[in-house]
Amino acid sequence: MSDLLPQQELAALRDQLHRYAYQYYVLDNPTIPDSEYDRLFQRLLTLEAEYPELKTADSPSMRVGGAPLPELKAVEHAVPMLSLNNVFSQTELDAFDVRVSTLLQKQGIAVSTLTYCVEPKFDGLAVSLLYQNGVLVQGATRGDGQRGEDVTENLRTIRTLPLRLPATAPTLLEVRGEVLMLKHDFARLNTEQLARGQKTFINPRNAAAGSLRQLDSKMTAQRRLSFFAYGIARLEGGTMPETHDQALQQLRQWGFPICEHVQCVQGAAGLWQAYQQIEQQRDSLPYELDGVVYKVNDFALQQQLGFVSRAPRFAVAHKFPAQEALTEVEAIEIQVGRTGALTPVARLKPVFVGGVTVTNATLHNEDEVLRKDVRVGDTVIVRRAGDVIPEVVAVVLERRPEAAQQDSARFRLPAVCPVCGSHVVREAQEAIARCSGGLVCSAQRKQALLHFAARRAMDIEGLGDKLVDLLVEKDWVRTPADLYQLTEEQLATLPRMAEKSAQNLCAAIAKSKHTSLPRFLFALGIRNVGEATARDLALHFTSLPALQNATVDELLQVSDVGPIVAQSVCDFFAESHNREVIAQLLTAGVQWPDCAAPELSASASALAGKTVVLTGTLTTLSRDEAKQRLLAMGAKVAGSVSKKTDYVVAGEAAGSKLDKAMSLGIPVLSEAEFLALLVN
Ligand code: D41
Repeated sequence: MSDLLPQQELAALRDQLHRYAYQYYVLDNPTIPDSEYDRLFQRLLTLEAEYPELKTADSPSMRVGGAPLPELKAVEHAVPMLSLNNVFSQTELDAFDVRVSTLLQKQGIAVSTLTYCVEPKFDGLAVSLLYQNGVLVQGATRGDGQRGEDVTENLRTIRTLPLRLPATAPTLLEVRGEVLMLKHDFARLNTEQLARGQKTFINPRNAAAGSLRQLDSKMTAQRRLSFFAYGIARLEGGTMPETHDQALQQLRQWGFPICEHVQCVQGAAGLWQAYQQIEQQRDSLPYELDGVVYKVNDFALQQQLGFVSRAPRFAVAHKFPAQEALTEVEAIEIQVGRTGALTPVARLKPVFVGGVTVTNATLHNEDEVLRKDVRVGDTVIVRRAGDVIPEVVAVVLERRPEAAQQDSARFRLPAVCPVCGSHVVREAQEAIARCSGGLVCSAQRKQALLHFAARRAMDIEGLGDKLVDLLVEKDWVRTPADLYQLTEEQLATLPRMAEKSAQNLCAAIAKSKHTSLPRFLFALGIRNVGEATARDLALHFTSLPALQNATVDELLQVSDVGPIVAQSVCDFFAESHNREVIAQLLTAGVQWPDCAAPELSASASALAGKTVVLTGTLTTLSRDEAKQRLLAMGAKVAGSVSKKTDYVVAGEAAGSKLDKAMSLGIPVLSEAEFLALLVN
């Protein structure tokens, strides 16, 4: 490039960098390595530093931000930025469709079923972008719809927002769209803010707003904002498309990011279906939505319909139930979990949020309460997104009542367990404080029993919350083993327990005696041992005595078992009390088929009694599943190939074990051949 004039080289660099950035950020499809992009970008910066007069408004170097501004200037919108009216129900949606159709009919336009465009409604900030001769010259916030703020410098830092358009674009183009922060960029920002000891943001919308209205665009550049275009406000020197969906297609061709979930539908029924579909996807989308927007697709019809005050008649927002609401903290209580973990929980004045009435919200742990400084009497923002446990996001400090303002009103974790009075301990480096009472603590006992009886553990049907409370309070049940000593007569004396229910419960308890080793291990409630780990341990050790006597080193041999889990398992079995309870359970008749011994039915199969080695990647089932199936058929599964190996199952990219099998002349099964043996 050295024989080019600086302005020619700069123009070429700008072209290349725009193209690559579009491929990378908008299409998610990079065509050159990052290092090459960085090299070109550095060259651009060097040249621009050398020839500042050659720097242009559309230079990709604008993405890093410029000098801070003294203030944000006001911008008059040539075309006002309208607001949207809302509907909140299917009835209101139907009314919108009827209103639109009737209005058009009155104007002599025959419409049977209207075509609408449905798009997600981003929970961000509306902005307007002005392009002259294909170059972004001004960007503004919505403000009051008539006047907004000039945030051009900040908008230029958004990677997906085009700084210049292809030569085919009109000479003047004003685009409307939404600036937002993706959920994962928001989470990352808050993690960083926390690490720097700076204030965290309440939600992605606030983070986006704070970032866009910065005076220092270098700050905005670090904040990873996103942009989606949803409309054209002005167009000169080109042809305006005829429908909204065509306009979006056109914008996409000019390089603007357009939401992929836009669809055209017919009539009110189509709108309702699209609404439900997008609402279902809501939690799995990378951005936050607060509803969907319905727009009459045909621009000519839009024009006919016009506006009422500041909102169009041709469009409406259908809001989702809010995921955040304000309410008051009536108390902060401490819940004691199965492992003694103390969780502060805010008892709230009932509030409808995320589609349900919420009365409690988790405060996670002591540090979280102190960081958010939640106090009894505070007005707080509660959030319930999807099926996630409701949480307190932040306190509205301005509304803190006087009584809560004293320093003494600050939350303090009790020094003793509120249930059993044992000392509370919090190990260094741990966020979680625990009750040291163990099974002396009735709260831990209750939780341990509920866990033991859970569907995926011992599966004792009918042993729920209330019953466990009673059994523990009456001191009939201290450990899971005591469950197997309960009698029908005894149970029938409990309040609200009919004879039949007592029978059913006894039967369910008796039935649970026949279980499997993985379920049993999971049911024990060993710290850090979930369902998957319990299964891995069972498959590896194949018997309870083998596992009980395993050392940390032996435990570390199990796939997916690390030092923390290994230590938890060791600690659990080292506790004499735990061994005692296990012995009692076995005496009571809890049993399972031996994992290592072949089932009678399987012994006839081709693999029974054979030693099999699995290698490479299997595609139809996981390595563990394959192993489990083999064990169930009475095969032994070994980790390495030797003369004693009967078969090697080779998945994709099998390596040295396959080589060794070949050299020893051991039969090798493909995945398909292996599957055939499994099903026969
Ligand atoms: O996603 C959005 N937040 C969104 C906002 C959208 N998809 N479409 C919109 N369309 C309009 C009209 C129909 C008036 C052009 C809007 C908005 N307006 C809007 N955003 C903020 C105020 C109005």
